[in-house]
Amino acid sequence: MTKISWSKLMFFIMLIFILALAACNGNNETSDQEPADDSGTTTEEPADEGAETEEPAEEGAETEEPADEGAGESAGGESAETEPKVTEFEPAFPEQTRAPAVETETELDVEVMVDGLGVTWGMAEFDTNRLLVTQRDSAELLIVDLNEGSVSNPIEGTPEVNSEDQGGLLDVAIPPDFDESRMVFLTFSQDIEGGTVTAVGKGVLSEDENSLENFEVIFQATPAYEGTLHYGGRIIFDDDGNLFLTTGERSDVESRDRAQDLDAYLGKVIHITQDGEPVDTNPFVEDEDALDGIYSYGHRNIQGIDFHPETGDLWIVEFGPQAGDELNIIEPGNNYGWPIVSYGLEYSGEFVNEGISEHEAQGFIEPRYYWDPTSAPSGMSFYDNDAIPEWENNLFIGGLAPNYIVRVIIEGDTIVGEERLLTDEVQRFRDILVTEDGALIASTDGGRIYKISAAE
Ligand SMILES: [Ca+2]
Repeated sequence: MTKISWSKLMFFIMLIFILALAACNGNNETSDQEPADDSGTTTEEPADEGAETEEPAEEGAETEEPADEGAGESAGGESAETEPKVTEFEPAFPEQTRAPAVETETELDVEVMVDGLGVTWGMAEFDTNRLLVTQRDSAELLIVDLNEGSVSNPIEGTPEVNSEDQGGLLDVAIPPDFDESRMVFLTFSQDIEGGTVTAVGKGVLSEDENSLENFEVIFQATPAYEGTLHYGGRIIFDDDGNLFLTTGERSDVESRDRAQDLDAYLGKVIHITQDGEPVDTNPFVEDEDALDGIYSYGHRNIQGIDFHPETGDLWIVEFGPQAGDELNIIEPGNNYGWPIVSYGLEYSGEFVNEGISEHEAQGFIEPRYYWDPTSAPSGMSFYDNDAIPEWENNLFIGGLAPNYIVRVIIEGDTIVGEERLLTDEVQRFRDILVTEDGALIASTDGGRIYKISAAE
């Protein structure tokens, strides 16, 4: 070896060393940002099982690269999920998890319309480009004007809430006849005798938009439980003007079995009128031992619900424990299996129940899709607009941790593609809404409201 080639070799070794060092620094910056942004929530919602947190245990350890060979593979090609599975469960059918990655081709504008709010749990467009939004912890109901990026003073007349942990003022929705009735529906965690419940109430938005008048509680998802986790709390109206309400099973091992009980409103989809009465076509109205408001059961904690714009199917998304978050199509009277079966594990790493993942073989309804590892799915909305044609009828779900918006492509009842959006924003995405104009609106626990639309 000559002197010249030896120094060339040394040069290349140094170059590789410097590049490797730079790459390491880059990775450190990325992974450092995530725990920092989540720290507020991590302290509020501790990570042990009793005080379940909606966060995967290995939150800070994310990297861009798959940890083992083939982790991102799926039946239909490269999966949107690049992290290794945390369980050894196999899907009941190939399309049930790790759908092939898809990518939006439309050039998008992403704008932060509002910043500096609290946990922005629910949103409803009550007037073109004007939203009613809830603040979970302060229990404030605000009006956000998307044209001006302005935020109103808190609306008077909202209910007292229990805002510990996951509780507070949760969802907001308006009925199909809002323009005449001006009725606004809210969900919240309420202190009653014996503990807390997920409650639904309604009030009339005054003409000056400063107050909710004659607010009254119309429904309480009893029994009360001494706990401040897993309230569920999403509401949506059907075409008849009746309400679907989602609940949780209150998290603890001692309360979670109530998801299977038809004499409790915990871990259910509930179907009620605007007066809080059970809808008379509900599946258990003839069953004397069952609560008449129950529509479906065996759920863990549902924070997303919407109707498919084309099929009319009612879809929900529910948190699993460690992995096993589920997308389900809700049919009346069906049992979705929690806590008997699950595609997830306890936070301790132990099996849930006996570690059986198959739903159908055990007499339960299979989720149409599940995530392993978790997507921590919260609010969701179908894109029922043609402003971005390639998004039409796609489902968008807020991911709390890891921090992204999930785009899901559905054919019939099968998930055929998945994309993760706004991964660089490092926000806990709490609720998703599609405006009349076809903008995708996403609220976050960090107090932001994003507007995502086709670039002009
Ligand atoms: Ca299930």
